[in-house]
Amino acid sequence: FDIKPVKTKNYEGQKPGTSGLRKKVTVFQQEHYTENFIQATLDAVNASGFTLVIGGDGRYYGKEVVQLIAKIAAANDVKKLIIGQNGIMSTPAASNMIRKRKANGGFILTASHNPGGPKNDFGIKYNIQNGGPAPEAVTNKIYEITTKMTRYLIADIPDIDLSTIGTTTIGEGDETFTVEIVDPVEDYVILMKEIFDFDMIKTFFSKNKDFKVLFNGLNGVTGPYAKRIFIKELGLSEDSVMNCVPLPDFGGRHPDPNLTYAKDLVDRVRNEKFDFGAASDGDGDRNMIIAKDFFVNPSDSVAAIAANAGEAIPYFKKHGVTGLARSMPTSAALDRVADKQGLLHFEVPTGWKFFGNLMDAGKCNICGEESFGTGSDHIREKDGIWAILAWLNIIAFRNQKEKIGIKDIMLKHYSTYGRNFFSRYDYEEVSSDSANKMVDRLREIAKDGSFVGKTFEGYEIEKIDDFEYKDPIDGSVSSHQGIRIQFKDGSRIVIRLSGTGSSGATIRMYVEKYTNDASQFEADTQTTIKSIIKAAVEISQLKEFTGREEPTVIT
Ligand code: VG1
Ligand code: CO
Repeated sequence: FDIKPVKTKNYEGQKPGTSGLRKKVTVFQQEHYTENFIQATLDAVNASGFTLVIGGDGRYYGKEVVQLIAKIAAANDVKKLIIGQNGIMSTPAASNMIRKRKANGGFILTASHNPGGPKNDFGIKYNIQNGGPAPEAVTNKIYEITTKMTRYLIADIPDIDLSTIGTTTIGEGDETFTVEIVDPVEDYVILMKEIFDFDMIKTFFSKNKDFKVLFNGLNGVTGPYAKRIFIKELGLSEDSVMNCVPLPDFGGRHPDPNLTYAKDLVDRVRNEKFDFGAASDGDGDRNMIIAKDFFVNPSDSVAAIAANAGEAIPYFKKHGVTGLARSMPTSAALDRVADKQGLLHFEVPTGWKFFGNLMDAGKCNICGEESFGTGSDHIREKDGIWAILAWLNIIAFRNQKEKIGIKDIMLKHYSTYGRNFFSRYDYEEVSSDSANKMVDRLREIAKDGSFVGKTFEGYEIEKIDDFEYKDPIDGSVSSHQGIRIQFKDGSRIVIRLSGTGSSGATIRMYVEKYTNDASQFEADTQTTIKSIIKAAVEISQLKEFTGREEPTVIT
């Protein structure tokens, strides 16, 4: 086939953030913009001879970009693409596919939990051979190349039929290019069946018909996975799932599983008294777990899964658990489990890419982020359906001996480990300038130590720093990962700027307070942390810098 060089010009700002390049669809639609980024990525990883997986959450503009990747990949001597049917494959399923098929890497076309549609967001993320998001060394290289673009290569091949499963080879001799369209669900289901005790969960459901389950796909990519697993494999009724058809604009909603954006689930779970409610995000890597009488904070969720996994989940019974890891702003609930069980534990910067090396080195098996991300070393992405199945497996296991639900499991957990109250306040679409100024000032304070010993709302500051991470495996250093304000009593504030937004800045303020006083375990989180939030607003001078009185979202 013919390969044609196309002259192009540089675009500013093609710097992948916490999780890939995310911009408005209209930005990606600019002439050569998307082509540049694809070419830069292929150059950065030296993709000649590669087999690549293409996944995506089904959002608007995804199919067009699959066609562009195919043409540019063919022109750059990529040998094979493995593509989810109709361009759809969840982030965790794509991670699994890369590993299972021993591909060299893959593109995932998603902006995750950001809204979709012609006026909203699109995203491109590159994952490496271990199935995980490209580390900073790679994303920095991609960015550097985008600043020096002169041309990209494109092959003159027909559009790929994304709807039909099967393999097609184009070209002859040394110049062949093969495209395989695969069922995006099948291999993922096989993996889940290897990890969890499906028979035990199924038996639990059939013996406890009164145990009511509701899953909300938020019109994202997990719909087909959820229907197959919860209904077909585990025998739940059809009405146990809602919003399970992937839509290019997610039905106009924000596909983010939290108390704000999954309110329809939260209301139904509380009003109709579901024992188990769950949701996942646009690309299927996040999860929320909630019951009629209890909301499981994500920082607690990973801790509870870790505490129970070795006993209840076949995969961990077999492989054992060596270490746990969490992102820095995530509460220390997981550390307490590691301490008590004598496991390694790690604190990494925000973003799943930082867990990959630890998992590859066998140092971490279960990890999580406060942002509704939970996962394990079965793949190299966080995994929404996995987390939901982990909870169901633990519940089924515990119920062999006693009738026990989500709330009982969490209260038992607190009585063993104590409770880390945790909440995150997001201030979205703040002007970048004022957000940066606010953080710069905090960095100064962290450096000069002038706030140490000062008291705000009764909390005395013990330490302030700007988190820097040195990867224990490859020694790479990531600086400026967030301001940490540690108080004498163990409470903590973290302030950082989001790296996934597509316009303006989002300030994230995370607060945490620990108690081992059993009379407080069922206290309301917002009441418990109220004065620390006040202290955080005072210390950061958030109102003065941004003019904001209230956060946009509280999780
Ligand atoms: C956010 C979360 C982070 C998560 C990232 C990607 O990043 O805080 O924990 O890993 O989103 O999640 P930031 O930089 O905006 O805080 V996903 O499901 O959007 O790929
Ligand atoms: Co996501």
